[in-house]
Amino acid sequence: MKCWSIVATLVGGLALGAMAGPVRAEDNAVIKGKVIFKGDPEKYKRTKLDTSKDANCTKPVGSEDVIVDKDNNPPTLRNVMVSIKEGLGDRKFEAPKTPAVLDQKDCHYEPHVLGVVEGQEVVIRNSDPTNHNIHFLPKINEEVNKTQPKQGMEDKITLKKEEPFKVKCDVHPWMGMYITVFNHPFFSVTDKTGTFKIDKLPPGKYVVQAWHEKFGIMTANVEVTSGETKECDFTFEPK
Ligand SMILES: [Cu+2]
Repeated sequence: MKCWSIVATLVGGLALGAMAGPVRAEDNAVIKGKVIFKGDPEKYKRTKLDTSKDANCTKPVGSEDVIVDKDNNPPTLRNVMVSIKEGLGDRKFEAPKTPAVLDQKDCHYEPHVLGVVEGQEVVIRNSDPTNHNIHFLPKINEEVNKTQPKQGMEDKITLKKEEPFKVKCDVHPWMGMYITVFNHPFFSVTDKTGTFKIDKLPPGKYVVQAWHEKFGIMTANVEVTSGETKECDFTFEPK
C-alpha cells in the first residue's frame, strides 16, 4: 500500500474531519491509483468457456473472474471496484440522471462489474441474437428475473438500496457479473490499465475500499484536502 500526495493546494485552516459540509465543485479532491497484481499471472490465465450449449453464442469470451493484465508493469488487476467506504458523513447524494447500462453482448455481460447509485435507472439490454434471462440475486433490493428473447430488447429497473450482489443468466451458466449499489457516486472500476480515479470528492478522511470477486477486500485510509490529488495503489497478492 502506498499513498502519497502529488498535488497539495491546501485551503488554509480547513477543519478536517469536521461535520460533513456541502459538496462544493471547487473542492474537487481526487483519489486515484492502480490495482497491482503480485504473483504468477500464468496461474490465473483466462480459460476458454464452453458455450456450445447455444449455437448463437459464436464469439465466446474467456473467463472473467480473474483478469490480470500482465503486459502492464507492474501487472494489474481488472474489474476491481474501488469506492469510498467511510468518511462521507451524513451527506446525501442525488442519483445521476444518466442511466447505467448493462449489456448482454457476445453472450457475456458488459461491464463485468458495475457500480450504480441508489435511485439511478439501470438499462438492461440484449444485444445478442439469442435468448437471455437476466437474474439479479440481491438480498435487500427486489429480485429481478427477466427474459429477453430477442435482440434489441431492453428493460429498465431502479435499484433502491445500497448493496453488492451477483447477476446471472438462467440460460447460459457461464454468464455472471456483479452490481454494487452505492448511496454516493464515489466509485471507480479498474479496466485494462488497472487504474481507478475517484474525483469531485469533498475534503475529508476516507476509508477507501478495493473489492475483487475472487481476492476479496482491501482498504486504505486516505486523507484529502480541498483541491488535492492523492495517489494510492492497492496490491492484491493471492496466496
Ligand atoms: Cu444468457
